[in-house]
Amino acid sequence: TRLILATRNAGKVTELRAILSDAGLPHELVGADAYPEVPDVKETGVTFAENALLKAHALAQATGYPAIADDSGLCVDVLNGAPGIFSARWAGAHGDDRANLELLLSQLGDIPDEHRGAHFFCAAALALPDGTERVVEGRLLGTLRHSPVGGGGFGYDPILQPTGETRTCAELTPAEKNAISHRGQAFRALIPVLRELLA
Ligand code: ITT
Ligand code: NA
Repeated sequence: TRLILATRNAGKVTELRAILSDAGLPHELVGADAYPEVPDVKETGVTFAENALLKAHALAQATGYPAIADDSGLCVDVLNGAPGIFSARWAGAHGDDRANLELLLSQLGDIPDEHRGAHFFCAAALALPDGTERVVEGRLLGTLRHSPVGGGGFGYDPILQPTGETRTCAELTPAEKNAISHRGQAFRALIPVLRELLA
């Protein structure tokens, strides 16, 4: 049977397939792009968890299969948690990773390193067609570089240096990022829930 990955973000799909492959689930993982007729849900929630649940329920209802969703973003201490749930459209157009990153860097200016604390946050939601829902969360603490470094990952990865690392997330291998990331933590926490509820 199918398990729907309720996201159209290619970077997330790649990471989720890697994180979930270790779970040994018998399900076929199918991205939301397999259902182009299902409209994108309006992310009207005020928290990551609310938005993740909205996305998961929309795909579970539309497809009749269990669906998991990710809502995630970068929360900057000196910006009181912004861009937060607005991370994907910080510069205006949804999903313009380069513009979002450049705008954020310009907003931080030359604020010194000790005031450049930030974290990635991820809410991972499961929804079943019968309305059952679960949500779990993960975060990755770090500091923001003054300019982007590295070609891996997606989004704000080239500017987030995890605490205890000398490299940015975009310089980590995919396995290294997944081992410590907000998304890795959240979806690994969801695996026992999937085992229980999809049985
Ligand atoms: P879906 O809603 O279809 O899943 P989306 O890209 O719109 O895709 P979000 O609303 O959750 O997803 O926004 C996530 C944004 O947060 C994403 O565009 C990145 O800018 C940022 N982000 C999330 N996880 C990240 C990560 O691991 N590394 C870098 N940036 C990340
Ligand atoms: Na969002």
